[in-house]
Parts: sequence; C-alpha cells; structure tokens
Amino acid sequence: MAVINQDNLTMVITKEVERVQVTDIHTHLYPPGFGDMFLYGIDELLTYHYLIAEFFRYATMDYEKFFSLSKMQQAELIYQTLFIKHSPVSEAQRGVLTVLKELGLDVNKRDLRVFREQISIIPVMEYVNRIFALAGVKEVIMTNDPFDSTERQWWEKVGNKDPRFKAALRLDPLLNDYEKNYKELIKLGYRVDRCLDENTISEIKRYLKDWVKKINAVYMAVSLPPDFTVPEDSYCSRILELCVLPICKEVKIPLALMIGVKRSVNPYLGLAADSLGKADIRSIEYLCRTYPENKFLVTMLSKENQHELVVTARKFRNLMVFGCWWFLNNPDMVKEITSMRLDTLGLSFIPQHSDARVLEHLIYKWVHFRKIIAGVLTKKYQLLLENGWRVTEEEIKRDIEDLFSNNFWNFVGRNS
Ligand code: HDL
Ligand code: ZN
Repeated sequence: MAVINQDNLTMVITKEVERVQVTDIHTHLYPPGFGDMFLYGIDELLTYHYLIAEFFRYATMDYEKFFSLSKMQQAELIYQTLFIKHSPVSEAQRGVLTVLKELGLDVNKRDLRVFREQISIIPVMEYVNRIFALAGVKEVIMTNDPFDSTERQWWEKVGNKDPRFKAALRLDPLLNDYEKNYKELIKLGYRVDRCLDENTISEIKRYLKDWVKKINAVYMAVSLPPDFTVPEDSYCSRILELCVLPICKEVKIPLALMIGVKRSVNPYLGLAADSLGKADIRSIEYLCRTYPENKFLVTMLSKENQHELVVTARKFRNLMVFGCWWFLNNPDMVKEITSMRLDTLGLSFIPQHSDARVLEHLIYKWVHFRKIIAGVLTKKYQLLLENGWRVTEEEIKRDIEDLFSNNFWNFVGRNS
C-alpha cells in the first residue's frame, strides 16, 4: 500500500492516468465489419469536419468545388493550407500530428504519400488493435441511427461482431424532425401517423424497444437545439415524454441529452455546418425532477451552460454530467471545466468522451485529455495532502478508473 507524498504524487497520478483503460462513452465510430462506414487513415483524418471548417477560414474556392474533389485531393488541399502554409496550432490540427507521432511516423516527412503508404501496409485488424492500445481505450459507444439506410443494412445483414464497439440508439430523426421522418417509420413496418394518437405512441414505443434489442443499445441519445424545451406542445417534447422515457425506464437504460447544437448555420459546410447556443437548464431540472426513475446522461455545448449544469447535477442523482463536448474540447476550457466539476461534484461525473469519427481520433483525443486531467487531478490531491489526508496509490487508481470507466457502467447499471 504505497503512501503518497508531495514528491511522488505527480508521478503516481501520471502513471495511473496513462495506464487506465477508457470507456469512451460517445463516438461516431463503426466496427471494421461495417464496410465504408469504418473510417481510418490520413485522408480521413485530414478531412475531419473540424479541419474542413478551419480550411475554409483561408480558402476562397467554391464549397461545392471542394466537396466534388476526391477525399485524397481534399486532404492534400487541407494539409497544404493548414500544415504547410500555416503552422498547425489548432487543437484538431495538432491532433493529426499527435496521431502520426504516437504511430511512430516522422511528422516532419511532410508528405501524405509516405503516411498513406506506411498505414496501408498494416493489416486492418492489427491496425485497429494498435489504435485501441495506443489510445488506451477498451471500448467505445457508437452513435447508431436506424433511419440511416446504409447503417440499417449493416445491422440487418451483418450485425456487430466486435465487442469493443457498443451501441447507442440515436433519436435525432425521430425527435427533431418527426413530421418529415414518420413516413420512414412506416416503411420500417411501424403503423404510425402524423398525429401522435394512442396507436402511434404505442408503435413508436415498439420501434424503440425493437431497435434497443437489435443493437443491444447501452443507452438512447439525442442532440437538441439551444431552444429545446420540455414540457411543451411539440413533437419532440411529447414523443420524449410519451414514448422515449417510458421505454428507457422499462428496458432500464439511460437517455443521453446533448443540448445546445444549432444545426446547419452555414449549410454549405456539410458536417462542419453546425454551431452552438446557450440552452435553458430548466428543461433538465424538469426532466430529472419529474422522472426520478429515469437516468439522464447530459452534456451541453455552450460554455455558458457548464456551471449551471454542474450545480443541477448536485440536485439530481439521476443526472450524470459527461464530456467536454465538441467546441468545448480545447485544452484551456477542458482544464477549467474539469477543475470546476471536481470542485463541485467530487469524482461523480464522466469527464470526457472523444466524439471520434475516424479510428485514429481515439489516439489524439485521449492523449490530449490525459495530459490535462493529470495536471488538474494532481492539484486536487496536493490540496488533500496539505490537509494531512493520507491517500494511497490504490485509492488514486480506484478514483481514476471511476472517472474513465466505472462511473459510466455503475450509472448504466451494467458491468463493462
Ligand atoms: O451530434 C453529435 O453527436 C455531435 O458530436 C456531432 O456529431 C458533431 O458533428 C461532432 O462530431 N462533434 O464532435
Ligand atoms: Zn457526437
């Protein structure tokens, strides 16, 4: 039972943070068996929508012209603009270098053909294993949308064979655009109507139960706009209360609410088109208070929502705060938010998820985050030592495993 002091504290925390195996609770990854939906390699890394947005800070070419180019041509343009003509100092730009460095490639080769060649000679499954190992990730939760016909076919014809990839049932088309999408439900065999009558409510619940079972969903999830309001007389609010929450409770899985995204602010940018806005915490208070037997995983996109979200979590034990989502996932904000959460919630939250879309994102998102949280945690335990509290290495290991994995599985009510 190694006793910790001011001299060995940093080393112990760094070691435990470096070696903890992560449960990455929100990603857009797919298993290698899902064909073209499984994204990896330097061209996918460079055409990440974060980098496309940053590319168009400089580029004067037509949006359509850019998107008509091949992925390789887009990657070359982005690389020349963001890495060669300007130094790659942004979080997402630096992330590409982190991936190449952790893979043992020479980032100063400055030649995409070399990186393509060096990655392409590695057998895919060996490469997947290497990425998970380098990232220190034991499992990822995906974002699974049966309304996406391509993805639906993979589930119906192949299914997921890789236990490292867990499923989450994504509800955006159902909740955010029911009027446009209810016909899709009919095509899937559910006798729903435009109006939410008794039969439609029952059929939507049947759809939810069917797909939670089919993909073995660990939770249901939805992203919501800044003006999300419940209760209100809207499709979103009514389907949420009449269908989603009763089924989440019945099948005993949480609902993940990702609030504050303003979709398609500049439609020409495709996946990079979205922005953010401050949301109203009162809807979270209402849901947690009104549905005490439901569990809510919540992340919010606006920095201005972070403190009220953390305080709200102090009021409701069925609320689990997670991640520094998207535009918040930059070093200084991650440090500030994580420190605030530790001060306000102790260790009872899930500090980060990767939102990875490309397999190698797991490396950069977690290498960057581990460095930040190691520094933040060291400060907190130093204060404990100053108060004369004797903390052991085993207790630090336990706390870090809670933050990176066990808090999630204990909240979900399952083992990893
Ligand atoms: O809605 C979401 O799940 C967001 O994470 C979006 O997918 C977004 O495009 C993203 O990838 N953020 O990191
Ligand atoms: Zn996401």
